[in-house]
Amino acid sequence: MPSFDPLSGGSPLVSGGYPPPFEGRRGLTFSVARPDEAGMRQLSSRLGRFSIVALTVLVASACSVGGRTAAAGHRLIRVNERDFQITVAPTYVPAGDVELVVRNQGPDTHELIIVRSRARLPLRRDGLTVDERALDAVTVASLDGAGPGAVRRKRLHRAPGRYELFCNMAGHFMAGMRGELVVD
Ligand SMILES: [Cu+2]
Repeated sequence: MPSFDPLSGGSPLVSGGYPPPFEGRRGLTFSVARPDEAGMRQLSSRLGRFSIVALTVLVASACSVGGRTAAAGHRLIRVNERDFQITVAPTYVPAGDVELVVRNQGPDTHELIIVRSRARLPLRRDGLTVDERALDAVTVASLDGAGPGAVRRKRLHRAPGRYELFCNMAGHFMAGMRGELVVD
């Protein structure tokens, strides 16, 4: 063991007084570390089980909410807008009546336009905004700009297909304000 530490060869202090306590400390470290590691493994597996249980509960409650909404005649789709993204939940719904709840989380004003999505939405000459006129035939809803904190509801009857939701305030679409909804 002394050869392990290059310093221990020359120094009388290290070779004389320190090696025994050093080994002792190493022994102590090992004997303490093992139960700790085992405890950590146990704890993390417990946490793992807990998060699986929590996830199951979340999924179960989300399903029951969806079930109640479907029973009421239309499905709720939550659309959250913020600088600069759009989140849609759920992103997949069966065909039929849906109600969009569009929440602007700010800090900017945002609008929402929903079109049957294409591979790529056409841009205006400015290169920053979507050419809405070119999308007239496939536009299913259009909500004007609303300020931060605004919550708007929109009922729609959706046919199967892929839909793209976007904000067309200058630059917002290009900055990432787009979302997708699949109706099957
Ligand atoms: Cu926007």
